[in-house]
Amino acid sequence: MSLLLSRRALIGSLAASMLAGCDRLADTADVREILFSAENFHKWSQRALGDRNALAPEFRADQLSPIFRANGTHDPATDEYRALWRGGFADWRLQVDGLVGRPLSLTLNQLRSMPHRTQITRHDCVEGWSAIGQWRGVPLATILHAARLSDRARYIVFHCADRMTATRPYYESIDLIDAFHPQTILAFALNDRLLSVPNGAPLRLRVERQLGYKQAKYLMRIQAVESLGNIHGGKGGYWEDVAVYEHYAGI
Ligand SMILES: Nc1nc2c(c(=O)[nH]1)N[C@H]1C(S)=C(S)[C@@H](COP(=O)(O)O)O[C@H]1N2
Ligand SMILES: [Mo]
Repeated sequence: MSLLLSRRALIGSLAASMLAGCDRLADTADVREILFSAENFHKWSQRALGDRNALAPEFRADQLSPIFRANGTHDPATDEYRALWRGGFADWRLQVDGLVGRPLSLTLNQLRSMPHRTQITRHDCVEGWSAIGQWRGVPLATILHAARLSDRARYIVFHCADRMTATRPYYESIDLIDAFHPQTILAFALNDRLLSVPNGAPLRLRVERQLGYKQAKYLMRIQAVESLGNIHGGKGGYWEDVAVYEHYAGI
């Protein structure tokens, strides 16, 4: 939380210096009031930094849902996925590529030996159900640092093993605020057990400030991009492309 407080303090002083600069540049009171009023700047900065960086609520172990139901794909069932599953995912690799200085190809064991985060959070599906589960995984930030994310990158795209139709795989994407959020992890365990196939084995995204459909299961590849326009339907995710779901699905 101290990070948040110091960021707020920083934004406060930025606002003050912008207001001072504004006095010199545009002296009319109405311009100053409309564009740079301390109140509006405060609202804007809260929205841009404060709200987006706030933590999602975490719960106690006695609040866990007895079962964490599966939704969407319960088994990708492609020949490729079936072969990976039969081999205990020993041959599975997470590709990390796109706008990175050092593309990575990570095994499940490599991911499991990296520093973890464990969090008990509530999953909210737009279809009207929720479940509380304990997730364990590697912070996405750790992976992006290891891959030397380019400063041109604006979004992280998650490519999944399952196909929704013959031509459309499941995929999702998030911006860099969510990508570097401390609760954004690549999870390999749910409720102290390795992920089951229905819940996204061997690896899924948990981006806890977002709705259920952003929590991409069956991860195969992470791609850093400048724009989402050239990725599949161009709206940042399977559901965003085919339906009216928002790209930013904050809760
Ligand atoms: N690859 C993939 N990820 C997915 C989906 C899917 O069908 N395929 N469904 C999404 C939806 S709508 C929800 S609510 C959650 C469900 O996660 P669960 O099956 O672990 O409950 O996964 C999300 N991620
Ligand atoms: Mo969902």
